[in-house]
Amino acid sequence: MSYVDEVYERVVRENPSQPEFHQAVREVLDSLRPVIERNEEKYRREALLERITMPERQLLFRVPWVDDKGQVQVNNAFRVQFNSAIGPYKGGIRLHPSVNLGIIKFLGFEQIFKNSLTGLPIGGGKGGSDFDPKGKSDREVMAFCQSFMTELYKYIGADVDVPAGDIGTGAREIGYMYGQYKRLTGKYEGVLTGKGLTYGGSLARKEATGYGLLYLTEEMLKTNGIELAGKTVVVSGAGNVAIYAAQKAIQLGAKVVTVSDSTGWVYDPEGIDIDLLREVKEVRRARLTEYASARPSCEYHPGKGVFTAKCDVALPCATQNELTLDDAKALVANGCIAVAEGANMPTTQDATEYLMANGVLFAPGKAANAGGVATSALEMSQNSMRLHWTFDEVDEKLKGIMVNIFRNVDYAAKEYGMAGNYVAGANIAGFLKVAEAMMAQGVV
Ligand code: NDP
Ligand code: 2IT
Repeated sequence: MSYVDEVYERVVRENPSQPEFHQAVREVLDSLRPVIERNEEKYRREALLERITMPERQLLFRVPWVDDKGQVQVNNAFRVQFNSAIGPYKGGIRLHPSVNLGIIKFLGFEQIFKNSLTGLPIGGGKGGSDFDPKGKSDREVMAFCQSFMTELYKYIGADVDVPAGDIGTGAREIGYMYGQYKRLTGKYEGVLTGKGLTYGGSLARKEATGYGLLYLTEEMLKTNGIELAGKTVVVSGAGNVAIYAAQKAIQLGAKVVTVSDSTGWVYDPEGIDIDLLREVKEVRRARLTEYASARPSCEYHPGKGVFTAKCDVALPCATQNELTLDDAKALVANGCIAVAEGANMPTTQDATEYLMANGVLFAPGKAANAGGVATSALEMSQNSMRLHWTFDEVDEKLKGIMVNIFRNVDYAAKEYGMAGNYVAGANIAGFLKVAEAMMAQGVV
C-alpha cells in the first residue's frame, strides 16, 4: 500500500466519527501524491505524514455560564493546536451548535496549509464551541465568552497561539474575550485578532477575507484571459465573508445577484444592496426575510438552492459542504466559469471533481480565503510594533499577498504536471514549506 493510503487509513482508524476531518485529510493527501512519490523514503523515515495529520495538542473543556433566567448552561469547547512548525498557532474560533472535535480538527488541518500559503510566520490552529450566539442577549454572550476565556487563557498568548473570529464569532465576541484575557493575565498584548479599532484591531481586517477572495478570483480570471468586470456573481452566506466579498465584487464591476443564510436565499436581479444587507445582518442581526421585504426587486426562496441562480462566477461563503454535486451540475448547466471558495471546504469532493472536469476554474478555500488570516498576521505585526497602518496600506499588502498566493499555487500546479489544478497547487505549495520546517527542526 502506498504511504499516502497507509496514513489516510490510520487517520480514519484513529479518528472515528470525524467525517469532515477525514475529508480534509483525504483531499490534501491525494494531491500530495506526486510530491510524496519523489521523497517517499525520506518522508516515511521521518513519519512526516503521520505527524502532520496529528495535532500537536488538543484541548477539550467545558464552559459553564448563567443565562438570563438564572439557569446554568454548559457547553463543550475545543482548541486544537495543530502545527507550530512555521509560527505560533493561528486560527479562528467557531461558535455554532454544529461544532464538535472533528469539525475543529478539519478546520485546524486546513489552516496549516492556508497559513503557510500566506508567506507569513503563522502555524495552524482552530477552536470553538457548540454555543449558539443566535437569539442570546449581549449579557449571555458576554457570560459565555468570559467563561470560555477563563479556561482558554492558560494555553494562548501573543507568541503562543492567537485565536480570531470565524462563524458566530465577530467583533462583539472578540471584544468580550479580549477583555477577560486582559483581566486574567494583566497583559495588554495581541493575543486575539479581529479586535475593535479602539483597542488594537487592524483597519481592513473585517473586510479582509471577502476582499482577498475577490483579489485572488480576479487574478485567477486574468491569468486565464477573462475579466471579472461585467460578470454575474452568486454569493452564498450573508455573514462577514459574504458581505465583503459581495462589496468588493461590486466595486470591481461585477453584479452580485444573491446572498443566503441558513433559512433561505435572496435573488436580487438588480444587484444586492450592500448597505441594506449590512444594516440587516451587522446591525439588526436579523434574517434575510427582512432584506427581502425592504427590496421590492428581489425574490426570497426559503431553504437551499442559491447555486441554481444563473451566474458566471460562484463564491460559496457560508459553511462546509454547502455546494453539492447537484449544485455543481446546475452551475455548469448555467454556464458558470469559475468557483472560488470564501468558506472553508464549502464544496463537496464530488462537486469539486465535477466542476474541474467540466472546465470550471476552481480556487480552493485554503488559497482563496487566506486574506483573513493574512490580515490577522498583519494585525499581529502592528501590535508588536505598537503602531497602526492606514486602511490603504493594509489593503495594498493584502492585495499583494493574494496575488502572490495565486502565482505560487499556479506555479506549483505546473511544476508537478497539473497545470490549472489549483487544488493540487495550493496543497503542494502550502505543504512544502511546512514539511521543510518540520524536518529542519528534528523530531518534535
Ligand atoms: P458568519 O458567522 O459571519 O456568517 C456565516 C454565514 O453562513 C451566515 O450567513 C450563516 O447563516 C451561514 N451559515 C453558517 N452555518 C450555516 C449552515 N450550517 N448552513 C447554512 N448556512 C450557514 O461567519 P463568516 O462569514 O466569518 O464565515 C463563513 C465561512 O468563511 C466559514 O466557513 C468560515 O470558516 C470561513 N472563513 C472565515 C474567515 C473570517 O475571517 N471570518 C476567514 C476564512 C474563512 P445564519 O446566520 O443563518 O446561520
Ligand atoms: O478560517 C480562517 O482562516 C479564519 N477564520 C480566520 C483566522 C484568523 O486567525 O484570522
